[in-house]
Amino acid sequence: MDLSLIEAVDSEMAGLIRRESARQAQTLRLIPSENYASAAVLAASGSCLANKYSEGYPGKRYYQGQAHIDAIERLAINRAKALFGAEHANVQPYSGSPANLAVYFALLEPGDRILSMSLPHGGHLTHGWKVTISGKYFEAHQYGVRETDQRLDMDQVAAMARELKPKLIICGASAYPRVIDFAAFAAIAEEVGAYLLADIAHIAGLVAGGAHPSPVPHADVVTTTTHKTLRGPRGGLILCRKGLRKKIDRAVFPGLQGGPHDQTTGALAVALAEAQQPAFADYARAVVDNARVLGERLAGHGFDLVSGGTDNHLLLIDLTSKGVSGKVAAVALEQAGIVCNANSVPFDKRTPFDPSGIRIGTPALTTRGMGPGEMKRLADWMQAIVAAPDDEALLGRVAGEVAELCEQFPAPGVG
Ligand code: DSN
Repeated sequence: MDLSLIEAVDSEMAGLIRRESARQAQTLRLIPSENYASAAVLAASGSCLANKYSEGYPGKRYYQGQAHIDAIERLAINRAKALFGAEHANVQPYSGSPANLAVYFALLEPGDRILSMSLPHGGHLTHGWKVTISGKYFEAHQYGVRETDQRLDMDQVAAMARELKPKLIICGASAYPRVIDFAAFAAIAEEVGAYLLADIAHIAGLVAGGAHPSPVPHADVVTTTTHKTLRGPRGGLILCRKGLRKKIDRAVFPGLQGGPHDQTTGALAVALAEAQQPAFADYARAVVDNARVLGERLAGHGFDLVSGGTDNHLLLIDLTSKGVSGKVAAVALEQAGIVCNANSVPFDKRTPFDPSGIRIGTPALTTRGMGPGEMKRLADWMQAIVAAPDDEALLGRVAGEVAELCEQFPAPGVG
């Protein structure tokens, strides 16, 4: 990354970016919602497109000077529709949270009922959790996972839907390691006359690469962020049926947002072109394979995997049997160059600030080209660290080995 232009005007900021770039290059990124966008995506994100205002949609703008911006937004829309097989795409949401809010604004009235997955069971804040606008402005009811196998219980979803008659059912998660049965959700939504929203922020890249079934044929609306497994810029995307196009577009602009971030739209178009390449399907499959291998090795070390394993890019690990809290483990792992996040596990008895688990994922390591051999090494390091999180010598030794491994697998866009 060339920081000389920033260095010339703000050496303090250049130094901070340089250190963050080195941190991203020299550590193992296991946060499952993070990835490395390509240098091409980062270049478009930082381009002159950031200088333009373009409220409205292609062909219907409020300001002049849109010839190229219109072409850019149309390209992004058409690539998103083609990649996901969707009838309509809105590429303007600033990120996942505003994308979801736009869907609520399009389809609901204040006070309407939502049925969604509970946050402590793996759902997302913006799906009606009580501290968010989605929980305050709507009547949110939440389904969870079964205590016995920690998997979604579609009988519970159906029973709650029949009793509550929600206007909107949301499926999708941020800490659920199993395949989501979108067809089953759609059947329930149809039976009770609800809209179905599938939030695929975590798995969008897997869906695009064919490594997870697609919700597009089943859901009325699909939302996603664009920077997780999809490996694009920091942004949001809404896909919907043709019949909802006007409602969704009006909800995004002028309903919720001002001018779209054209630099993000441009970078998204680049990322979608990358995702259309056969190599991206290989990447999506490798993400899932790596997560499975990592999980199997961790299970061999006695780690308790929520739901017993994974079908996707992430693993949720309950550390209760290891006698270490999620926060203690996450801090020790970071000292050893392994960066993940502490996470609640279903039916957690600890607090969200210091929960019982950690959440790890393979999207970023797979982007670096790491494979099963590296996953096994990683599991072995994790085992040693969780067994002795206070052993400073061990943490230092592993940090050195991690740095050596990272050098062998350069990460795009950083270093
Ligand atoms: N913060 C994201 C995640 O880590 O899952 C979700 O918004």
